[in-house]
Amino acid sequence: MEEKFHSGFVAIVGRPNVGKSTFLNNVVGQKIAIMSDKAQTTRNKIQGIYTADNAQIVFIDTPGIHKPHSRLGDFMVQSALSTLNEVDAVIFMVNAEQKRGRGDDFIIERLKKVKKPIYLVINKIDKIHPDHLLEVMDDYRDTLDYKDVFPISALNGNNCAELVHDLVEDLPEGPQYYPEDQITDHPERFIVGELIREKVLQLTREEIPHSVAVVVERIKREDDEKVLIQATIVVERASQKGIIIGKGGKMLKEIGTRARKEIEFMLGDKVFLELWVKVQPNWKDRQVDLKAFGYRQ
Ligand code: GDP
Ligand code: MG
Ligand code: K
Repeated sequence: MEEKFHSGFVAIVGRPNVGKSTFLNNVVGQKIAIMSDKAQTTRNKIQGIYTADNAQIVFIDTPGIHKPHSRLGDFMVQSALSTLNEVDAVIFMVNAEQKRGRGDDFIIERLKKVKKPIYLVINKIDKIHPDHLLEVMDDYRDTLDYKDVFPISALNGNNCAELVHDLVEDLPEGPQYYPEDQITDHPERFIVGELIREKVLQLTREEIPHSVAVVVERIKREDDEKVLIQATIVVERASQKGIIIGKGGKMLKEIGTRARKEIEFMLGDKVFLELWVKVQPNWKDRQVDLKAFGYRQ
């Protein structure tokens, strides 16, 4: 008899630096080295996809709930809340080294309105004495009606597989939403490219705008919260390359700074943006180039 396939969406919430990204890297493995695409709306992003023979978990980030200082303010919080009521389970991650603080309480207050199973995940247990773990558990015990409590170390992987195993057990039967070997990074790649192109358009004049394409070569998550993005601005003539680079590289620097800020806001992470400029005569007429630059027919 064939084994049933379980799948679903799991949101991860928690204060900055509790180890959410580290956990995802551990669970999803190398795959997350590629940035994932966005979920249904621009407010949520897929952080990583775990796929096994019998299950798939799509981990999503809900920025509004743990970034109360967001520009979008209340709206984001409201959106985050509705997202949390749409996922199959929520991981609330805390840092075993820290006492419960205002940031945690902010999240707890909001999670009270969420009617999905909530897992309390106490991370960084490698940093504390085992006796201390009980205190941390006590600190949180009555804050919410947790489905389960998992002390883990996202860094060395301690207890992470067990957590994933339990999540899978609790997920409903469902389809494999994404191919097992593919994290669809195209939408995010496309938006990153468009943001860079937009800055070029804003900062240049005359024939440049029509001659520019942007190819995002690489989006790579570094450790911690940093994302490395490498992109090439393609133009048709050497003179255009000169304009885009500018005197002493000034123009390219300005394009990069402006694009980086917006990409950072979109991804909710620090971005290290490397830009190159390349001359590719008549790229607009060449079928093969059009494809490479994302303008598929
Ligand atoms: P996020 O902001 O919640 O995504 O947190 P990150 O995953 O970026 O982690 C923040 C910092 O905590 C990084 O320096 C990680 O290396 C570190 N960290 C994460 N998990 C653990 C852990 O289990 N043990 C230890 N010792 N450090 C960890
Ligand atoms: Mg992170
Ligand atoms: K971080």
